[in-house]
Amino acid sequence: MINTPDRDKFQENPLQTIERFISRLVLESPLNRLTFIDNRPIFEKPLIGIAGGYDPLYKEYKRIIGTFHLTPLEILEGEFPGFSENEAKDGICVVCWVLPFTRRIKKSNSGARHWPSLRWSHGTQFGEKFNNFVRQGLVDFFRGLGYLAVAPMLSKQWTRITHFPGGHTSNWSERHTLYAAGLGTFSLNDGFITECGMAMRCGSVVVAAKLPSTERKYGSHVANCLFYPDNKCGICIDRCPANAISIKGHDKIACRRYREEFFGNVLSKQCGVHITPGSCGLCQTDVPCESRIPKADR
Ligand code: B12
Ligand code: SF4
Ligand code: SF4
Repeated sequence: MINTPDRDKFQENPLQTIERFISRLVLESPLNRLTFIDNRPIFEKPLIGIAGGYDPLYKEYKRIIGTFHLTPLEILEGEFPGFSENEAKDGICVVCWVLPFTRRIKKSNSGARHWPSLRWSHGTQFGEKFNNFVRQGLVDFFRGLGYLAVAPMLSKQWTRITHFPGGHTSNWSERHTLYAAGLGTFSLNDGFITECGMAMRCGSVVVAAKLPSTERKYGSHVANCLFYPDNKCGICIDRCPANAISIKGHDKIACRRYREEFFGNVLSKQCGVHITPGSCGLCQTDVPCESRIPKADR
């Protein structure tokens, strides 16, 4: 059990306090363990960022993604009837985190060629359960401090839009809010490249509090990918067993179909416990952006 600090103490250094809170969950929670394999951890130390809730990017996302994509204010209004912009005059923000997979999990998937390794599949399935635990933990943490807070992915408001040109999308994209918080950028294969690479899972919580935003230091939404601007790399194209990546980008429909029609059922049985494997994630491992920003090498 992690105690909530008092509000003044929290305000002295919010970023560090949140970082410590999530790091402790990573270290201590039995949910961050591959229980059905060997009880080793799933995720390592997190990265944390904070986006301003009124960042103009969120309005841009209605154009880039679709009008259905919610802004942080709309999330709060939908969750707390009666919540108005006036009540949010003190500010709103979005606290975001990145949970990098352990080296062992990444290594196991690096050796895979046709479908994900068992360790990666367990890591994805049970890792998302842990990620939900972090989401709920942070919501409770902020509510304990007296702030309204909601994790969009745990809210009834969240929906996956399955019939959308170009493939699945949703009304709250975790990675777009991570981008707003300066935690990284997108890439040729659609994956999000952070300082600890692309092989990760991530999350966010919208909070009715004014907290200092973290810097967005990237020049474009694909700045961390070696493919831009001069077509260097493209290693993920060859890693993809579904031919879902090309110099034109990521074909989400082919990516998903490959899992559904080719390996989903087989792997589900091999896993030994009930698992619905996600897309293979081979493009996230054994690539230069797996565990870092490859451009830092240049
Ligand atoms: C639906 C979904 C899928 C779909 C579609 C993915 C997609 N690209 O949207 C499918 C089934 C294909 C999929 C596959 C995978 N997924 Co998935 N998925 C989701 C889910 C539930 C919603 C995604 C969403 O809303 N997308 C919104 C659309 C608009 O995003 P997009 O099309 O990629 O956005 C592009 C444009 O917006 C464009 N863009 C154009 N102009 C501009 C301008 C600006 C300023 C910006 C910022 C962007 C931008 O940039 C983007 C990239 O090209 C999220 C969870 C969540 N709520 O976020 C997880 C999530 C994206 N998935 C994740 C993972 C790990 C995977 C897999 C590796 C499978 C796995 N379980 O291991 C594969 C990876 C496939 C790949 N190459 O990306 C992680 C992301 C990890 C990462 N490093 O990026 C997420 C965030 C889950 C999590 N909580 O961690 N997934
Ligand atoms: S493997 Fe290369 S081209 Fe593909 S996303 Fe990573 S850096 Fe970009
Ligand atoms: S998740 Fe697998 S199928 Fe989808 S783009 Fe990446 S490598 Fe290809």
